[in-house]
Amino acid sequence: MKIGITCYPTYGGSGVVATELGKALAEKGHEVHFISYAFPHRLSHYVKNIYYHEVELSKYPLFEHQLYGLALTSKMLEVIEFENLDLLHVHYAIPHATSAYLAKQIIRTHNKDIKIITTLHGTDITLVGLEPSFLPLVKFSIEESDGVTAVSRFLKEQTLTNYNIHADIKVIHNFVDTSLYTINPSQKMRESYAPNGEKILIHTSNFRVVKRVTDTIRILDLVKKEIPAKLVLVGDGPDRSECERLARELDLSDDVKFLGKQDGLEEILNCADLFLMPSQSESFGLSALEAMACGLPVVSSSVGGLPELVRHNETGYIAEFGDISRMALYTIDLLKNEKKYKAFSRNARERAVNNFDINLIIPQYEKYYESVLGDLA
Ligand code: GMT
Repeated sequence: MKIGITCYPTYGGSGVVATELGKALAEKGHEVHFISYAFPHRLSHYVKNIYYHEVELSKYPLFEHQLYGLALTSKMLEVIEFENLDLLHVHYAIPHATSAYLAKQIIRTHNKDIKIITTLHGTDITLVGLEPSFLPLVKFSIEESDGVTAVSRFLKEQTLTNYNIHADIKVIHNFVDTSLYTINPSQKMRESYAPNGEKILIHTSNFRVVKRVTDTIRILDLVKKEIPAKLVLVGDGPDRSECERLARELDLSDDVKFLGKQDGLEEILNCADLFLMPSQSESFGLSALEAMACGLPVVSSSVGGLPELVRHNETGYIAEFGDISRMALYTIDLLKNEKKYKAFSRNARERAVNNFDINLIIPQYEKYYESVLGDLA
């Protein structure tokens, strides 16, 4: 199959899912063409069958605001036509699904057809897409897609309800390569963050306000009253300065390590004991899944698709978002009770392997592609 994939190429779960999907499809012999404004960061090395097409942005002085959606449509058109794509799979509805719709209409005038699949990831539906100026466009672009997938049952329900959409949405959960994200503790790295044997909490995200990263620092503050602990924060984004300020205010500067954006997450996760995800909005929680694959129990909020991933009292704990005291209590309970911790760690790994491994999820996408392409006849 010849598949075009459009995604946000930098840090963020939707780009990770799209890139790992493309890599896996290419390894299975499909020809994959990434179309985006930058090289997807998870495409770190050459992979056979993968091609990259960069969207060119015109610098014409009249265009005070860059016309990304239109430039993307033009590049999609070019790739569909000259690479003879069978389908275009766009990740994150805004503006990708709309650009794809437009490309499809134009290519029809060249007597060609292309199938469009849109994967909904999260805030394209729960936040940005709901803005009055975007809502009709998002609804239209979803309804006009030939296939629509959502990364959780929660997100599917939100889409159907909030947009009053009449579309068949297939749920395909996020996935992880559990042979790469595995249990492989690194004592040396661990000691660099926790030289006196402290427990290590970890959180990775793009530090947007919805992630409530400041809660992780407040949780550490409470946990430290009971057990020696450190917090490792990976990633960067709008809330990072506020987090650094809070760590100083709570006199935790020596206990919170801000690593910024990092590659090789599997190694960093392996130096920690427990993953925190206190989000206010989370359609699935890919970074929590990656942590679970490394055997880390997760203490999270109960929002969105998180209960589809985290099993309360089995692979971790869930609490109301904003309930920092309860999350701290759960964290202390797990870290103080070695037998329980080991069982939760094992359960977390098993849940990732048995339900969300890459080898289970990629065939679901392939099957879905075939069913959508079957409608061509
Ligand atoms: O919707 C977003 O906030 C962006 C997106 C991203 O690019 O990071 O994140 C979403 O997609 C991930 C991959 O499908 C999900 O695991 C995340 O839960 C989801 N984020 C939110 O819903 C906040």
